[in-house]
Amino acid sequence: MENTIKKALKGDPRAIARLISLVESESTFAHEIMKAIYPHTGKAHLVGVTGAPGVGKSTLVDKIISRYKELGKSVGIIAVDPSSPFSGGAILGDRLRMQQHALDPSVFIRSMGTRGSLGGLSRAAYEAALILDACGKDIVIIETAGVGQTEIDIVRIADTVILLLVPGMGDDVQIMKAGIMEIADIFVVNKADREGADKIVAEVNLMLDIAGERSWRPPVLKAIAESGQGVDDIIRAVEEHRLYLQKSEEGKKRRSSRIRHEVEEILRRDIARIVEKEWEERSSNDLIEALASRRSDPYTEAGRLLEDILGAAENSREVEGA
Ligand SMILES: Nc1nc2c(ncn2[C@@H]2O[C@H](COP(=O)(O)OP(=O)(O)OP(=O)(O)O)[C@@H](O)[C@H]2O)c(=O)[nH]1
Ligand SMILES: [Mg+2]
Repeated sequence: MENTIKKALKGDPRAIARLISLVESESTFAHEIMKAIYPHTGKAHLVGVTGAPGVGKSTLVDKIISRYKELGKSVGIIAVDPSSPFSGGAILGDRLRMQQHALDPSVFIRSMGTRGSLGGLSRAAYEAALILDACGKDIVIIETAGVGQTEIDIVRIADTVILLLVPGMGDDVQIMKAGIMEIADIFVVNKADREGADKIVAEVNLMLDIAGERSWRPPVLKAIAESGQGVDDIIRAVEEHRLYLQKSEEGKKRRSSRIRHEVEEILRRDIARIVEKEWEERSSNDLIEALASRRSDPYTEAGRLLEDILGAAENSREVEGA
């Protein structure tokens, strides 16, 4: 394992892929890997790209990769597809589309389908992003489709969030409701070759006016991902936002809230595992029968379980202290 970590930190794509797989599958090595990785993180800029299915995220990301390559930056991409029950269609398409970059060692592309819980998915994506960061990627892009809670969770782990909209979607209000508008740092109205792009730009700007003064006013850009038009402006906006985060109070706040969140998430996951294991061992047919016939109740049983877990923790601490 040590060897794989060493290789990955030097940028070896195979070693990086292996680490991500191990962490994603919650292998017993996961903690060891993340502990070794963590001190090397904090250098990459994490960019979340989100928006409804089909708005052109992958097409845009593909163009962004090309541009970053020209600029001499190494890029890692994590494509998350929480909506699809199979890690099928769209992601395969993305793979093909981005294949022109696949042989380039400075670009690392990774797809993640639905495995485990939704919370687990954003966790896995974040850990993959940390690995890519530690292994020397300058930019890590996380692409995720949809406008639900999972996407919001996933983009929360990003430094800069790009939200794609397209003309004629007709459900602008829906998106605003979903709460994703508030977390966008850059708006991109893609498919600007279609009618109605200016109208959406105006609508979003109006919405931002209403939202009032903020220290970062998200720019609203137009793009035609297919031809690459507007990509330079997007990259410039990402860089401006990066500098803004470096200097501003807001940037500091984001960093500390993320760190707080990280420890909490790890705790939650570890505690959930202990609870699952204990409950598995304890939930005998007799006990379930007792609950079903109302001889006991779930609150009492949960309370006992918790007491036992805490008692066991207390004991092991005393043993350690002795
Ligand atoms: N007209 C037009 N079509 C575009 C543009 N950008 C992307 N498309 C097309 O829109 C379709 C969807 O593009 P994708 O890049 O796969 O969109 P996506 O947001 O990644 O889709 P999911 O990953 O499935 O959510 C493709 O057929 C693209 O060729 C654009 O600027 N103009
Ligand atoms: Mg896509």
